[in-house]
Amino acid sequence: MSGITWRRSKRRLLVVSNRLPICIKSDGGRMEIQSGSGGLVTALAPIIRNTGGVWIGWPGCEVTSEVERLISDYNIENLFNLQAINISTEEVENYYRGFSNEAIWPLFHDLLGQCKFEGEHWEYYRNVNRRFAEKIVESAEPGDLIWIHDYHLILVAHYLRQMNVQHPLAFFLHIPFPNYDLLRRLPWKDHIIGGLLDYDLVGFQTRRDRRNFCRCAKELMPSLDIKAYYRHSNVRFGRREIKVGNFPISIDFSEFSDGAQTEEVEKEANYLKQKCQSKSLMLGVDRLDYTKGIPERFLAYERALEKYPELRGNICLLQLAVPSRSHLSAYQDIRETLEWMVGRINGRFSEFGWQPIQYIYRSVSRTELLGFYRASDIGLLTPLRDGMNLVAKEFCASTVDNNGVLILSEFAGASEQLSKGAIMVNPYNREETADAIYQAFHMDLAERERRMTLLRSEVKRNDIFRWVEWFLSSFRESEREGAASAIHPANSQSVRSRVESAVMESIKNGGNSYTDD
Ligand code: GDG
Repeated sequence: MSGITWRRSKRRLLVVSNRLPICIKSDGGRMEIQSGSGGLVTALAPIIRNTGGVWIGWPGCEVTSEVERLISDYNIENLFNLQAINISTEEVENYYRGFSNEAIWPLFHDLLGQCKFEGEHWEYYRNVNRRFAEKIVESAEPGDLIWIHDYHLILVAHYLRQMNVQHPLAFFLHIPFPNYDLLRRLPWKDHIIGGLLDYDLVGFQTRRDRRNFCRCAKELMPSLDIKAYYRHSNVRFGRREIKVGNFPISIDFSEFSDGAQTEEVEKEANYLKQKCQSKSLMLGVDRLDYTKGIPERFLAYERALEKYPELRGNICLLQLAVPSRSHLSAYQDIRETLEWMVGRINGRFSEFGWQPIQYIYRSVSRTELLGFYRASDIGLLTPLRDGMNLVAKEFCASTVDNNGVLILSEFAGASEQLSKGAIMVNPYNREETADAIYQAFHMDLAERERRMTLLRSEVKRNDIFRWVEWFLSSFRESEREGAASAIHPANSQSVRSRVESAVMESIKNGGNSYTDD
């Protein structure tokens, strides 16, 4: 198994994310903890363990004394140090569901029509970010590297600097970053940009996201000095230097590749193939989210069935939609739309013994998921916008016989790395996606193998362990460079107020232009 050795530094790593990498379940009144299973956890856990580090986050439920005891037992058993922060029901409603998921999430995915900008949500967002900062101050020790994750916690560095925290601070955004024309609609855009400039290292998924951020920052603060290099940009801000990079996140390749070859998974895959009763199985796996382009995918598939009658009876789309954010009305609406569409398309094309779409609305076990990947001939992943889309990488890693085709949206972050082996589509282009389905269905074995070999070697080379190592070495580099030049903003005028004065100046001067890369 691959893994990271933390040879170059024994400094503690303090990771902060909205959710802790655990799930607390209540089974008949008895509570139990399950470990999170993503690649990020697999890669970070050994570093946190080996350096005596900490992971701070919300456990997904109220932090009662029972929950605290459970987490403490879990830490002892797993030689881990998870620290829970409590988020009240009101805060969940306003900071998490409200600002994070009804303002930032849609805006950063270019879906302005879904955005709700509410002053009250914003106030809760600020407050919860400040509370995370306070919790970090309680836990941090001198010399810790502090790494904050994702869009829920953009302002944490701002509050840490206000509290005079001098630690090196890094941030990684898992979702896309929008261009300025979109960001400027957000009433609190200068806080968001100023908040990000309070970190020493800011990481994005793609070059495009990095460029969007740099352009937004320059629009708001024309006096910023930004130098763009192939791998990163340096933003000089007064006497500080902020490193901005693109770090496409990945998966534990071996876990999927090895897992897909176990007897259990092969059995599962064979069972599925038998049940599916068509020549070709096409797979979509997504959280049920309007950014994932599932309705557009269904319409493109319908068009393919209409345009290419030979597909009927010979292809089946297996769509796994994992329940997500079901408290929000936009998510309830999309669920209804999908159920209605499945009924309509199946009603229109089904024949005795064959139905075009198998729709599953629930989460599945890792073994089942691997079975889905292994049994599928085509992966159809067509988000309207996606930070990365790990499912695309997992599908490739699990296609161990190289006999599979990936159809991928050009708006998934993964497209920067996978475009050479995948059939690329614009998910808004129904005709093009329908043709891609037809092309994938007819692709000969040699071409499938050629493409899948390329894809698998890309995912294998750039796995999650390499990603973490790369991010952390950039972090240490940014710290060295920063130390050579910086006084922290905590000691000078705060970044936020400097952003505000720069914005005023920019408005007076009628804006500016900037080219990066
Ligand atoms: C965000 C960004 C970015 C899904 N269903 C089941 C299941 N999954 C696992 C998949 C995959 C993960 O969930 C989904 O990851 P994605 O990357 O596709 O999407 P988001 O959840 O939107 O993640 C995204 C990511 O953060 C990382 O930075 O790539 O762009 O939006 O790992 O395997 N796992 C199991 N059962 C399921 O039913 N076991």
